[in-house]
Formats: sequence, C-alpha cells, structure tokens
Amino acid sequence: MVSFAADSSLSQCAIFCAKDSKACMATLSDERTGQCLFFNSTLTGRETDSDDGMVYLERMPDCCYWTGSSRSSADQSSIYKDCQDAFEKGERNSGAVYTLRPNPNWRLIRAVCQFDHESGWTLIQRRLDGSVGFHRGWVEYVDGFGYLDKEYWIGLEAMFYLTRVNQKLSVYLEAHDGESRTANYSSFYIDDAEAGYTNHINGYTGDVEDSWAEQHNGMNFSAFDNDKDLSELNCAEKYKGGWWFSGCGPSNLNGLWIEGGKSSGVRGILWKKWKGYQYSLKVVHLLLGR
Ligand SMILES: [Ca+2]
Repeated sequence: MVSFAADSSLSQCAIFCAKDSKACMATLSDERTGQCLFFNSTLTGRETDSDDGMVYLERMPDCCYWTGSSRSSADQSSIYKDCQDAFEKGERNSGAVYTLRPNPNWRLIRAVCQFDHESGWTLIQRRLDGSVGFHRGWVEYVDGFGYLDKEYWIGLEAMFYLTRVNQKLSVYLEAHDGESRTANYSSFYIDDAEAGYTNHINGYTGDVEDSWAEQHNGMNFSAFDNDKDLSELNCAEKYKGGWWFSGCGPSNLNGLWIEGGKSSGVRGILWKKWKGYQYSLKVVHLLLGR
C-alpha cells in the first residue's frame, strides 16, 4: 500500500523491494499507471533469489507482476472482490491481509479483512499507535498509504470501487483509557475522482452520537493541498489530515495521533460528540461491509 512513483520497470520495483529491510511482501508494477506498488508487512521466509539478486517474479493474469515471496504466504493464494467475497469462499482468518480486486478493470489492492459469524468486512482505515503520519497531500490520499500491519489509509480510489457494493460502514472508536464506541451507517459510498470523491453517508445507529453524517454528508474530500471544504480556512491544514470537511466539521479520523489523547487546538483524531474538540482518539477502524 505504500506506493512509490518510479519510472518503474518491473525489475526496478523488485530490486527496491528486495533491499527493503522491512520486507516487502509483494511488489506490483502497474503497467497502466507505471507505478511500483509495495506492500509492506512483516514476513519471514522470503524467497529472495536468483543470481542477479532479484526477487523471483511471477506474472499475474492480466494485470501485474507479483514477487515469488508471495507464494510462501498462505493468505495470498486467492484474489477476492472484497472481504465479503473472501468470507463467502470460506476465508475465516480475521485480521489477516488479503489481496482484493474490487473492480476487474483496476489494479489489485491489499487490505486487512475482519470476519464475524455472518460476514466479511474490509478495513479501509486504521489508527493504532501513531506509526504512520496522516498529514499528507491529495495524491497520497487518492492512492493510499501506510502499513497493513499497522496504520493505513486504503485510498480514495479504492474506496470508490469498494463502495459500489460495500455500503455499510462501521466506525470503531477507542479512547486512550480503553473505552470504546461504535458508529454504524447503513449507507455509505463515495463518488469518483471527477466528482471530488464526495461522500454520501446516512442511516446512523450506534452507542455514540453521530459526528459524521450530520455535517459531512455530501462533502468533497479535502487534503491540505486541495481545499474543497466550505470554510474560509484550509480545514485539512488546520486539522492536520485529509477528510470530507464541511466548515470544518465535527469529525476528522485522519488527524494527528497524540500520546495520551490531550490535543491543543483541533488537530487530533476527532469525534466531537464523544470527546470534544480537544481530544485525540487512540484507535480507529473504518470497516466496509455489504
Ligand atoms: Ca477552505
């Protein structure tokens, strides 16, 4: 999910990946966009190798290249449309990373799947420990960033494809004292790039007051370098993260992760109707289901 724009021949992608001490789980060279895509994860038993020091490569049908290291990892043997599809095909390893292709004409993505007794949920954003900075520009919010075993943002383009069919959103929120709340929305989808990745969110239920649908529904996505909010301010800059800001609004789950949670100014991981503007939540999971 860390994408790396290079002039990206496949071998350049593979060499870069092989040098990465954090162990790239896989390397994709997207022939359409010319990007190298690296999926980082802790991985043991990586098969690096041939004489030239390159990772063994395998051609995937019609899209991308895949490193041989992926073969050693059981969770990569299949490609699913989304985590519900994985669930229906028998996958039950909740919390594991799966390879997804939400649209047949688009690239592969990687995501954590969570399974309950009835369904599969695709994790599209996770905050956990401050291991990944979320104060980023437009291109990164579109493409996605972070680490699959830590914090990540799956990307707006992936969300656009996933929300064609996955329109249930579950928002898990956890404070620094371990207390937690859940906000559920029966309808959530985002528009395409041309429409500014506008979010449509309705049908709230949960054990915390809504801080998303009420004021952010119908808003375009904004990053600090692409201000589409309704405020005279640059909300993404002020709030330190990209979000569907209105003017600016009572939530931003992409704000700064702050040890202990005490935030000065409105910079934190914000859900105003639970903890107010001066508090940054510790853990967030955004999950999409059908
Ligand atoms: Ca503005």
